[in-house]
Amino acid sequence: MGGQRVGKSSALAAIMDSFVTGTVSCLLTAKDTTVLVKKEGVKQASIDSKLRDVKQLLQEHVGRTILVDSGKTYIQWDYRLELSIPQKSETMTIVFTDVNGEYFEGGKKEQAGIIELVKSYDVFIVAIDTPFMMEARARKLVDPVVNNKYNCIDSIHTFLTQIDDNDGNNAKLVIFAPIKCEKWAKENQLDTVTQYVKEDYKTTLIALSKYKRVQVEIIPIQTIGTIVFQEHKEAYRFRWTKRQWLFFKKECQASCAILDNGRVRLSDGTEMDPAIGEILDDPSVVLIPNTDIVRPNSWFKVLTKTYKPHNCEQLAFHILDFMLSKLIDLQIQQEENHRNLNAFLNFVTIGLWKSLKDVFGGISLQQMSVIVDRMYQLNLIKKNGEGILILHKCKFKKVQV
Ligand SMILES: Nc1nc2c(ncn2[C@@H]2O[C@H](COP(=O)(O)OP(=O)(O)OP(=O)(O)O)[C@@H](O)[C@H]2O)c(=O)[nH]1
Ligand SMILES: [Mg+2]
Repeated sequence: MGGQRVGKSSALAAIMDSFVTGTVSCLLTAKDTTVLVKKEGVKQASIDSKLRDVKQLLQEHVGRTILVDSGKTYIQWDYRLELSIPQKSETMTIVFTDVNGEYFEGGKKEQAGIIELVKSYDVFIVAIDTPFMMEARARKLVDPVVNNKYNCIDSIHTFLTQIDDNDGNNAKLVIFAPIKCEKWAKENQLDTVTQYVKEDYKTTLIALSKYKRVQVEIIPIQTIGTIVFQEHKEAYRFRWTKRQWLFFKKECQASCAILDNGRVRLSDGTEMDPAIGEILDDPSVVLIPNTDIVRPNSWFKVLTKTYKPHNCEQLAFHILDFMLSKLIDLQIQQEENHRNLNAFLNFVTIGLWKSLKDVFGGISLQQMSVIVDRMYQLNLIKKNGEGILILHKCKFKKVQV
């Protein structure tokens, strides 16, 4: 979940990539098995191509201050990641659904559909745009109203309070993931980021704490690692009016910012004299129609050419760990159901067990337990530090399966 442009697709690409190439590849082999499709005339972009775009962006803009605004999602896409244990044939598939931010803005026809999905899902990741959240405190170009709207805080509340944990029988996991955290990671400020998440989502966190079994975590992540937030600037468009090149396009425009020295900075980081064109308002930044509430643009400095995501894999590890505990707990309850055939049967957990027991595909609970234990032994699963906080932990029955 998350507003437009906060970084959902990039986080998904980084999570999938961390499985394919990252530290866990010695325990679980991963393969992107997405079958790319075409919908409404649009071709689905592969995760590989998304990563290539980010890497190219780094190569071409190192040292510059730019607008990172590529790869918008317009249509809902599914991505498939197949996991297997090295030298074993059993596999499991995780299906990730990537949606566009407009989906979560509320008041739309999709609302009923999302609520339906929320009731059926086990795990929720709320992607938070950290620059907007942090800058809302300074109340210059971003204030709490802008941040609330940009990060869809109210609609996320509406959706998350529809979670159904079936009176504690059906445990759920909610992870708040502040994204674009490079600046605050470098300044050792990730605990402040986490603190602000607690403040901004206070009402939602209180509502979630009332559930019997909803686990709540905060995990700040960096999906690129080497692009650091620099500043917010009012959003404008620059239109060339003087002929610059031999092949001059009729409508030649770019997003831009007006700098303190009067020059204009274009989205790719080049600076120029505004006299060669005109500066126009950017209508796409109106946050609330028919008001003057607009969002500024976030400008980022590209530090180096290296793509260095950080802690993205933690989202996947925490989900795996949670789902394993949930399943073992359910399995224990099934065994209890079988042992006490004449006693009270918990039909909710019987149904859940039936629907979830194959969540790990061909990989057995025992095999998955061995893998997760090994992850703990190798200190791959981080439970604190770097702003990571487990706010509310579900208690599960845990046995050696
Ligand atoms: N610096 C920095 N930039 C990021 C990070 N994650 C994403 N971005 C950039 O932010 C922009 C938006 O990211 P997306 O992943 O496309 O955002 P989205 O939430 O999928 O947006 P919609 O598809 O419009 O809903 C892209 O240009 C990314 O390169 C991050 O962790 N750090
Ligand atoms: Mg997207």
